[in-house]
Amino acid sequence: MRRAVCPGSFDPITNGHLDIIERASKLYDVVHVAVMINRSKQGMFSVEERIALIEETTAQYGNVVVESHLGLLVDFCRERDIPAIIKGLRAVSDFDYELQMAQMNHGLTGVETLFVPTSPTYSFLSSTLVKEVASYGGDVSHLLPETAHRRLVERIAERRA
Ligand code: COD
Repeated sequence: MRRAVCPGSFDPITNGHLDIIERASKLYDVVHVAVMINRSKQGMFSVEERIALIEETTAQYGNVVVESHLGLLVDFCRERDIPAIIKGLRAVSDFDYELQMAQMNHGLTGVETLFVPTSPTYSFLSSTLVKEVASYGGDVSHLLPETAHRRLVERIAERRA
């Protein structure tokens, strides 16, 4: 079984994430989506909510497993015998930090990181920007899976109430 992991915060999943997961699912037998828990960062969605949104959106691919992990990504990979991390690259600005993480992870356990160039349609897209634009009433419906967009609009309204 050829396995790979797509790690991230996914707060919430965007069409940019989905594009990378879909492309990875065509290259590997099993793709693990790892929702990495960052205790110092308060997300808009709980880890359970993020997982549910990703599961719903990726069910169509048939070979995607969604899990959370607290700790190092290399340990997530080691525990599941995953030799490859798949990352999307949006722009040169992503590259510096992604390269550092890739080299650190490789140095720790030998796990490889493979970079997939983002689709031009999503090169500007991040969860952070989507949340900011939506919080000021901007239309981001074309940038997120339908359920994720609905939940985002609901969450912003709940926070205002
Ligand atoms: N187009 C293409 N790819 C995209 C897009 C887009 N528009 N948006 C996001 N992506 C891809 C990128 O590959 C990105 O890395 C990934 O999706 C996840 O994005 P986010 O924003 O959800 O998540 P990040 O960037 O906050 O995730 C960082 C990690 C959680 C992966 C990282 O901090 C980590 O591995 N943490 C675990 C602790 C650890 O091991 N630390 C040591 C690292 S050396």
